[in-house]
Amino acid sequence: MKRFNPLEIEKKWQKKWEEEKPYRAEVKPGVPKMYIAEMFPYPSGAGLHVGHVRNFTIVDVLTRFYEQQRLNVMRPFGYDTFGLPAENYAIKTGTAPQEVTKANTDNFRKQAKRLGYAIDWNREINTSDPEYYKWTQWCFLQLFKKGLAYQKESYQWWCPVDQTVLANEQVENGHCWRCGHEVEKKKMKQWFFKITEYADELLDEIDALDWPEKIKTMQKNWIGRSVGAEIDFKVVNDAHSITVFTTRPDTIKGATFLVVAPEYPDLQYFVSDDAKEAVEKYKAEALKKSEIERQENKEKTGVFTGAYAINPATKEKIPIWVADYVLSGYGTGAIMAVPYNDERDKEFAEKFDLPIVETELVDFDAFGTPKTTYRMRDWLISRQRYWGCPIPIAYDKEGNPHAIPEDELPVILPEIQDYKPDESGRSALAKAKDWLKVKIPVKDPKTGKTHLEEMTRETDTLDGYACSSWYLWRYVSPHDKKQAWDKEAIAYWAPTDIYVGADHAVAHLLYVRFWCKFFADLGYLPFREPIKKLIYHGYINAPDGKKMSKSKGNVIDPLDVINDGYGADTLRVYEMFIGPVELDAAWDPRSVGGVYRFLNRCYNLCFDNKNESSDNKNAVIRNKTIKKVTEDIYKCNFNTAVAALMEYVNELYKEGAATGDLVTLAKLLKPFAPHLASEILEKYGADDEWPKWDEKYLVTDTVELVVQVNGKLRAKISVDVNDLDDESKIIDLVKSNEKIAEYTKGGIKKTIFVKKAKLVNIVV
Ligand code: ANZ
Repeated sequence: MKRFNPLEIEKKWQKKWEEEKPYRAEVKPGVPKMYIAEMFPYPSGAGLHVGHVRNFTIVDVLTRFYEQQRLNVMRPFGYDTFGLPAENYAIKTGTAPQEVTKANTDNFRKQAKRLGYAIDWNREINTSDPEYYKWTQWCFLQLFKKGLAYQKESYQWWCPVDQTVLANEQVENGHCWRCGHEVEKKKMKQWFFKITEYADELLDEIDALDWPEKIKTMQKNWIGRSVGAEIDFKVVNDAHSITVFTTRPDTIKGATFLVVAPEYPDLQYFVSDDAKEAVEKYKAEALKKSEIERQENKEKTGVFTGAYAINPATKEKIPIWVADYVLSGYGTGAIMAVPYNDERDKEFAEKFDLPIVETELVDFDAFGTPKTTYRMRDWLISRQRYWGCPIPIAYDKEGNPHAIPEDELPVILPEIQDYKPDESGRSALAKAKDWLKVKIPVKDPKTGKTHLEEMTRETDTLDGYACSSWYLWRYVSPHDKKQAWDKEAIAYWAPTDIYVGADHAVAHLLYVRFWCKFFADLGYLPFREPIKKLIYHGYINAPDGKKMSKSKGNVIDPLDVINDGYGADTLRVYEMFIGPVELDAAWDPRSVGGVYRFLNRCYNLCFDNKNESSDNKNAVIRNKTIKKVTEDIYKCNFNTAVAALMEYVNELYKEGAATGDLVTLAKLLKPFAPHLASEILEKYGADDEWPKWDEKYLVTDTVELVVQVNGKLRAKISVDVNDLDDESKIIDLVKSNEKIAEYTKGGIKKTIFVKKAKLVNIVV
């Protein structure tokens, strides 16, 4: 008898798939499509880890499942290759990031192929490939032309180790998301995308999405819409007014002082001379704290500015304070403090002995102008890095930004030797002197004539999130030289039907939605939401439940599992069996062995079927299994689908299997273990079309029968609904029940069957 040899089987099928390319996807007008993708990976030098395998295998199970149902499925693949690790490595070793990236993507591709994924390899994209980033630059220019990409001087998070600006989303508890170092605030001119322009739509359309509730809530909180009013308070003996944002304009009579953020821009104009020093000192301290720290419920701090304002409702003179619990980026960066109604203001007033008066509520509309604010900020997109998509902008002598003409894209990253940022914190691009100079056509507004003007290129690059904000549309026509995406292909394939990931709940998933709405407004996309269904899966941890990490030495290398002889099918099935998809799970080597034995049993059953059964003997379990596996995959209950297959195989060992039973097994197994399943289907000369179940085998409607002995509940027995009509059969069933037999040993006087109540009473 032949023995199960997964490595041999897998090699055979992978070679066949490589040659025959069965997973090529093409537009087929009229044929229902299914577009499935994972959040593409950053290909690190360490190669695939078990987390990638969980991610990609979920996508693969769904891809094959729909493919077997004969939908026209597209499952592309790509790499998010710009970013800090390759650049830091270049700074350290002088190796070009282009080179490192090529080696890493080559490795990733090889590993993904070793896992037998049903990928259309013709749709491979790489964000650091000029063929790709040409169009990232094009996207930027569309935003620039519409005023949605703009520059602004502001305080930014700065990581002193990575020497880069970070977006809010990249600061975790005051620390850099990449290197973990504490971040600082630095005032710099930066590029922003005006995502706030779409805040309402981004918020209002969340509810309709087929996304996990958890993610939807996180996005809602992130956008944080707040409806209130802005009210002006005139500063005493000064030309300035302070505009506050409040959600409770009706409490204005209780506003006994004002508080502005330490960064409040007009602060310097109204601070009294006596207070200047203290205010400056306080400001310097506050800038060191993160917003999260400032919002924590610690002891309140603050200083008096020496200035006063007039409360427009009471006409009273109230003091103006500076305190860091007021954030500069929210509302107007100034508040009216109503200690009677607001807890934080109350604490502050108590600490600094400020008046607290009972608030007499006033008409909501009497003061100020209605205003809606959002917690979400505009999206900071520039980075002082070399290894990113160059921003297609150049500056004239006055420092005004000009778009690089679209027909001159891509602005290619020059090859350089020294990747260190320059002393001023600009990227290494600032040192590429030849590259920096560029001639841009400029139209003279008076004469209407165009002349070429020498300008200096932007040395900032785009944060990687820009590259990943549109890749789902590039996949539909990945090698299009004329446009970012093909209109016909986008109309057919997009939006993405199923998107699978484990991270980026807010940032990436909000940015793609924003770009989708923007490009829909420009007429480039015929839909306003890019992702129909989102599957968010848990992480895989080390056997002890701890996060896998190189430093702890507890990383499981998926390739080791495969090469140990288990093969890719075992790894794939194991990772689907590991637990409910949305939960984190701990790696369990014993369970890997168990999955291997299951596949081995499948193999032996199919290739050495000693116990052949008649065709329809297993109809009930077979149809039940088809139904269960099908419904489970729709619900992403992959673990219970695998469990059902295991149960089915056990049953077939017990009862014997007919060819039809085995072909069904192979078909149901294929999304999970495509190599073994293909081998079985080949043996039986069967295709892989997804099987349908026949309801007639599933009418096992049972009801629960309550059995009493002398009026006391003694057992609950489940019986076939149809048997309720047959009293003698019911009584026989009840009597043969072990428990009841025990209670009725002494003999039965009488049995009463109440069909309506599904009750049997036995008198002994
Ligand atoms: C007076 C008042 C009375 C307020 C009251 C609240 C309750 P949300 O819902 O989070 O938007 N606020 C405004 N700008 C702020 C800033 N930059 N930093 C810190 N706090 C700020 O909360 C809006 C409320 O938070 C505003 O309404 C303001 O306090 C405060 F009984 O004004 B309120």
